[in-house]
Amino acid sequence: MASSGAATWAEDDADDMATPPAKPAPRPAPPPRPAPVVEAPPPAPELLGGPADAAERRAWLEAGRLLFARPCRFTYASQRIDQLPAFTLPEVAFCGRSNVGKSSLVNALTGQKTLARVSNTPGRTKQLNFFELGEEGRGRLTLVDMPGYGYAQAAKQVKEDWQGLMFDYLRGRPNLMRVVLMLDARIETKASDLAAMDLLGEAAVPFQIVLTKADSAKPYWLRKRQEEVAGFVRERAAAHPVVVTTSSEDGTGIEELRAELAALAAPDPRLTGTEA
Ligand SMILES: Nc1nc2c(ncn2[C@@H]2O[C@H](COP(=O)(O)OP(=O)(O)OP(=O)(O)O)[C@@H](O)[C@H]2O)c(=O)[nH]1
Ligand SMILES: [Mg+2]
Repeated sequence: MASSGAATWAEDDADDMATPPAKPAPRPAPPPRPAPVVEAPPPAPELLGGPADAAERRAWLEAGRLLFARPCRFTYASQRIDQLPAFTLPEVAFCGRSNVGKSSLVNALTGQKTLARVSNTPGRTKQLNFFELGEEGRGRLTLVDMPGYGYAQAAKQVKEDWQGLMFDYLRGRPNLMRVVLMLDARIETKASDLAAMDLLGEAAVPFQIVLTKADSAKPYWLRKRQEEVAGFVRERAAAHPVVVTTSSEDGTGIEELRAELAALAAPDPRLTGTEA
C-alpha cells in the first residue's frame, strides 16, 4: 500500500510549502510505482469501496482479473462433514438462499458458463462443491459453491441434512478466509438470511455481503436494498465493510468482486520464488 500513501502524502506536502526555504533542497524522487504488468500484491479491499486513487484501483482490478483468468476446475463434492477435502489453499465459500445465484456467480467470476450447475429449480446444489483456481500444482484459491438455505419445498429431513452440513462446514473450516453471503437485490431480506448472518457472527467467520441479480432489480428498490445492507454491515463485526452489487447476467460488480477475493488468494509461487 506504500504507493497509494505516497501519492496522497505528496499532495499534502505541496500544501504545506506556503513559505519555501530560500534554496529548497531537491526533493527525493518518489519511489517508482510498480507497473501492474504482472500480478500486483494482494489488493486492499477497503480501498475498492473508498476514495482510492484511480491508478491504484486499476492495479487491484488487474490483480483480480489476472487471478480469475487462471484455469479453474472442479475438484471435490462433499455431502458429509466427515468427507471434506484436505485443505491446502485459502478458501472462499458462496452462501445464500436457494436460487439466489451462487452457482451462477461462481461461473461469472471464473468466466466459465458450465463450471457450477445452475438451475431455475431451487435446491439445485445439494452438496459442497469445491473448485480450485490456478494451474494444477499452483493453486491459489479454493471456491466452494454451497447448497442454499431457506428452501421451503425441501423435505424436512433433507433440509436438516443440507443445513447441518453447511453450518458444520462454516463453523469448522480453518482455511475458510471469507464467506460471500449473497442476498437477492430484488427481494426483501428473509429471516433465514438474518439467521445466517447471526451464525457467521457467532462463529466469527468473516463474511462479505454481495447483492445479486442487480440487472433485474428496479433502481429505487436496489438503492433501498443497498442502504438496508449497509445497516447490516454497520451492526455486525464479522461483516466486511465493502458490499458488492453484482449481476451474473450483465457482469455488474464481477471485476470488483474478483479484486476483493484476489486479496485472499495464496501468493503466486512464481513471484515469491517458492516454486519447486
Ligand atoms: N436475472 C438474473 N438471473 C440470475 C442471475 N444469477 C442467477 N440467475 C438465475 O437464478 C436462477 C438460480 O441460479 P443458481 O446460480 O442456480 O442459484 P443457486 O443459488 O446456486 O441455487 P441453489 O443451488 O438451488 O441454491 C437461475 O435461473 C439463474 O439463471 C443474475 O445475475 N441475474
Ligand atoms: Mg447452486
